[in-house]
Order: sequence, then structure tokens, then C-alpha cells
Amino acid sequence: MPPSVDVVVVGAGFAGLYAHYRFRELGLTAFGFEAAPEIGGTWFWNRYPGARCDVESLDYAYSFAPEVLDGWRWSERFATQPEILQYANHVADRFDLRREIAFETRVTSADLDESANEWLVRTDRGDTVRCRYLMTAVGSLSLPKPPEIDGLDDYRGRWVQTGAWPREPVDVAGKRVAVIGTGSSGIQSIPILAEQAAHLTVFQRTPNFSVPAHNGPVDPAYEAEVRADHAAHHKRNRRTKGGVPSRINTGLPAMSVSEEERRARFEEAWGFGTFSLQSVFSDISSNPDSNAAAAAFVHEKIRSVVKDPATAETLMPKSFPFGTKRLCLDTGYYATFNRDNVDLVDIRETPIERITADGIRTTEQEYPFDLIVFATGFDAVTGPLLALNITGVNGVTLREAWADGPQSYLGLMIAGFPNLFTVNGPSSPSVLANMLQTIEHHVDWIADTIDHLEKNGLTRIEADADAQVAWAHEVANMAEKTLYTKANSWYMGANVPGKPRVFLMYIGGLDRYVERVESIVADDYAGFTLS
Ligand code: N01
Repeated sequence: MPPSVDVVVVGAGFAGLYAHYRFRELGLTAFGFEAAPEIGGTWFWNRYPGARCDVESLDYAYSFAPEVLDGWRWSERFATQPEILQYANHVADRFDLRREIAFETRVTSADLDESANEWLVRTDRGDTVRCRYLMTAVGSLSLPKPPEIDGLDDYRGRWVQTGAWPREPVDVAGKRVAVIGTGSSGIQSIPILAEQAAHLTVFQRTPNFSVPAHNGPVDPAYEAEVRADHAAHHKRNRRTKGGVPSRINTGLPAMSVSEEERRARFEEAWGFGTFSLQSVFSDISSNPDSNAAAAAFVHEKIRSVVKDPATAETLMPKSFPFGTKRLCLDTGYYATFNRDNVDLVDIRETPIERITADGIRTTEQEYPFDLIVFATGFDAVTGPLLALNITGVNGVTLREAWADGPQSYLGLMIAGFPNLFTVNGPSSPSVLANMLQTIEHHVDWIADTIDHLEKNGLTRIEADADAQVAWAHEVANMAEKTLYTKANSWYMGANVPGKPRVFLMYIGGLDRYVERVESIVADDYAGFTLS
């Protein structure tokens, strides 16, 4: 490992890999650290049964080099975790992207050495590397929440987390299995686990809205269209709100059409899959009546699939507006509750008291299990950044700077932390858009900015505190105009006890965000100080 490089890249998921490609292209020396034994990030860790992307494969792909397409074909409309991991490896092989990455090495701290204008990065293997620029590519959903239920030490069975699923096979066949959590991870894994387990018990605290993914083979016509003009397709995606083509979109407020028409459009969206039930009308996320209509439509669908009316009722989300917790895409989720070997336990009605030696005890009864699956989510967006123990100007730590909630300019840089770049940092569109788009946009911006500094004999860039505050207001005001702030979601930091309640993303759309960033650069990096 070199004692000093131009850039240290933390993380070797899609963002880290692309960063190595860009920095090498610019002639910069870069070195990367990755906690996992392999590349892949999210797609390395989330190998639970049923894990798939909720963005279509043809869109959830790099755009940066047409060679990436050579020898690669997606097999399904929504790719499975193994296939996406294989894709990451295909790209890494093609461009030899692993050679400057230390695996199974976790960054434990990063300290600014102000006098040298360098970052000092330390790892859990005792390495120390100096760099002029530090870039985090640590993922938005990479720090699983620890199991928060008492008694786990007493438990004699096996337990696993969806977000850190073991590499060796987990024996499910013939077992009594519990799943705690019904977010995307639970909703994707439950139907598969139900097929394998002797018995599956789902512990649900909050029901979630889920729509059928309608997975299947890649549509040949769509594939031909994307392949015919790969670069242009992705370029167009970057100028959309969600980083994907919006194919089911009336552009109309839901209440401006007749009930019959509304229902027909909801049916069309339900039949198409993706997030189209959210985008089919223009105001589902902002108008309570439109939102309630979408929610009622999903409730009706649940009622029509789930045979037991009481179970159907328990599965219907009623405590937050439709789509304000991330919408889930499933394959057979609701129908799974018609199986004889599946039970649903509403832990709002009968809360879990503790984990026992044999299983889980609620206020009502004790359930014996061989395997407990925690699908309980992540300390999203800020958690992975805080875990790096970053210390900036005047010895102020990131944890101190963010004590009242995250502050960031554009989600790209943080005042008081010069030459530190964050991919998909808080207040960027990140998870609200196709992550491959946001990743490429951020990495390009960071690489272009470093190139700009180098070419102009500059050595330092820092976000201005005033610009950061103004940006935070803009981001918060946008979120307040929607229904998103009404939900106790991980988008709001509300899933982690004690986490400040702040909407963590820029909700104005990737297209608007990209334009804003471009105009800031054109305006001589307004809101940044370069020296
Ligand atoms: O996590 P979640 P996730 N006791 O936070 C419950 C992405 N993703 O891993 O709602 C009991 O959504 C919690 O209940 P509540 C996607 O962006 C994408 O499923 O807090 N229950 C909830 O039901 C997604 O949004 C895909 O009341 C507890 C669940 O656990 C994000 O990752 C696939 C609990 C957690 O749901 C996170 O999804 C998978 C406790 N102490 C993930 N703590 C794709 O499809 C939490 N819960 C691409």
C-alpha cells in the first residue's frame, strides 16, 4: 500500500469502482479500502433469498463505457443480487478495477492534517495512508441496524440479518423460521423463505405498501432500444425525475380525472409494476386526497388477494401516506399469507417482549424457532459516514458537526471538511432516483472538480457554511411541501432511535438537481471556496 496517494476511495461498490476508473483516466493515484472481501457493496452484502433490484436491469447499469455492454446480457427485467454482483465483477474485470483496492479492510478514522492540507486515513489493519482528496463511496444503505430486541444472547438457534446475509448457504429447508420486519428486504425474502421453511412466522410492526414487480425476461424491444443508443438512453435518464424513463405517467393530478379514469390508470400502473403507481398522477406524493385514492386502491388489491379478511386487514398500511415509506416491489408477497405454513403476527397488537433461548416471546405467547431473520433495516445515509470517524477543520468531528442533523452542500461536500467528497451524501437525490445515475453523476462531478483544481494550480475546495445552510433550507422546504415528512420512515431518520428527524434526500428530482449543480459550477463553483 502506498504511504500517500492523490485520492483515497472508501468503498468498492458501484460508486467506488467507477471512481477508480475515472481517477485512473485523469492520471491521479488512487487507493481504495473495502470492508468486504470482494467488490459489490450493497450487492455483496444483501444476498438474502429473493434479493433483487427494484429498478429495471437495463436502467440500473453503468453508462460510462459502451464496452461494458460487450459480453453482457441481463436475463431478467429486475435482476437478482447474484446477477448484479456478477455485472459489477464483469465491469471490474473489463477495466482491471480491483488492483488498487485493499479488501477486508475497514476505515476506522480519517483526520484532516490542516497544515499539510491532507487527510490521514487509518484502517482496522493498522494501515495509515495520506491523501490530498478523500472520497466516500460507502453506500446509503450499508450499515444494518443492530437487532434491537432483548435476549438475543440467550437464543440457541441461528439468527441472520438480511443486510449482512452470510456467504455460506443458510439452511432454511424444514426449519421453523421467523422474519422480523416488513420493509423491502422482508417483503422480497418472505415469499421465498415461505417456500423453503417448514413454517414461517412474520412479525410485522408496520405494514407496508407493495406492488407486484411483474418480473420476467427482459423485454427484447426495450433491450434493442437501449442497446441501439446506449449513451443517449442513459443521458436521457439523467434528465428525468427518477433517473429512469417514466413510462406510465399521465402528468395529471389524480383528482382532475373521473373516478373511472383514475381507476383505469391505477390498474395500468399496477399491471406495469416499477414505481409507476406513484408517478402515474402528478400529485400522489403531495395531495392527501390523491394519495388516499392510491392507498385505497392498494388496500382493495390486498383484500382481493389475501383470503383471510383479518389477515388482509392487518396487512393494510394505514398509519402513513402511500409511498412515503419506500414503496416495495414484490413477487407474490400478499399471496404468501394464504399458505398454510405462514402466520402473521401483528406486533403492534402483541409486542415482542424478548428473544428467549428457544425463540420469540410476545405479550401473547412464546414461538419456538430454528432461525430468526432480522429484516429490520439500516442506519441509512448518515450512519455509514459517521462510522468513518471523520475529523475536520479545528478538530471538529463529523459527529459533532451533525449532532442536530446532517448538513451538507448538495450532498457532495460538507463545510469544515475540505477536500472530502461524499457520493450520495445527505441532501442529494440518492435513493429517490436510480442509484446508478446518481452515482455516475456524483463521481463525475468529483473527478471533474479535482481535475479543475489540478489544472488551475489549486489545492483546496470547501463548501461555504452559508451556502450549506441555504441548501438545507431549500431541501427541507421541498420535502415539507410533500407528504413524505408525515411518515416515520428511514427517509426521515425515524427508524433509528435517537437519530435527528431530518428528511435525508433532495426530493426535487434528479433532473432539477443536475441542473442546479451544473449552474453552480458554471457560476465559478458558487457556494464553494477554492484556493
Ligand atoms: O428496511 P426497512 P429494509 N422491531 O427500514 C421493522 C432498500 N432495499 O431493509 O416500519 C420490530 O424498510 C420496520 O418496522 P417499522 C430500499 O430502499 C431495496 O427492508 O419501523 N420491527 C420495518 O418493517 C428499502 O426501503 C430493495 O415499524 C422492526 C422493517 O423492520 C431499504 O433498502 C430490497 C424493528 C425495516 O424495513 C431498506 O429496506 C431491499 C424492531 N426493533 C432493500 N426495527 C430493492 O428492492 C425495524 N423493524 C432494490
